[in-house]
Amino acid sequence: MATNRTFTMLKPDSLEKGNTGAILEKINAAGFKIIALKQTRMTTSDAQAFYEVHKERPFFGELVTYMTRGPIVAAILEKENAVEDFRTLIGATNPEEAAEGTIRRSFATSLSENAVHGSDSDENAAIEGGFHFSGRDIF
Ligand code: 3AN
Repeated sequence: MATNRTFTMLKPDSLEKGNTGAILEKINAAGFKIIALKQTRMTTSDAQAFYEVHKERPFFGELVTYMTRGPIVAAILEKENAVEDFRTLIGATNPEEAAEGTIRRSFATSLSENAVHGSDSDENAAIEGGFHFSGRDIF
């Protein structure tokens, strides 16, 4: 059964370009409630652990370098059907394939620097949210 929470990160390229406010506004406008929020920076070991599932992929090193090169904004979002609806809102992994009006279409640079993360399952949303937040940070 679908839960009502997902996890997102605004990635370093979004913060470098000053897009934090604009992206959070789109998230709000789409009906997601922000129940946890922080600006933080991942260490290399954080990023390696977070993206463990991709460790055999050829882009893993590039992904870890990108995700650690500057601060990110991490958030837990609440909405009915959150995981699926948020994946729709952000659009395809490759911004060139992302639908018009999606966050990646509007703000991403490339396949590797694609502005935002969105959990791909309820199980991963819980794991990823727990990676960045403790229960007392969630309201
Ligand atoms: P998504 O973020 O849409 O779930 P994943 O989980 O397949 O996509 O990939 C995680 C991250 O790895 C992407 N957000 C992107 O930054 C990076 N990535 C994915 N595929 C590639 C690729 N072919 N080349 C470079 N980076 C990639």
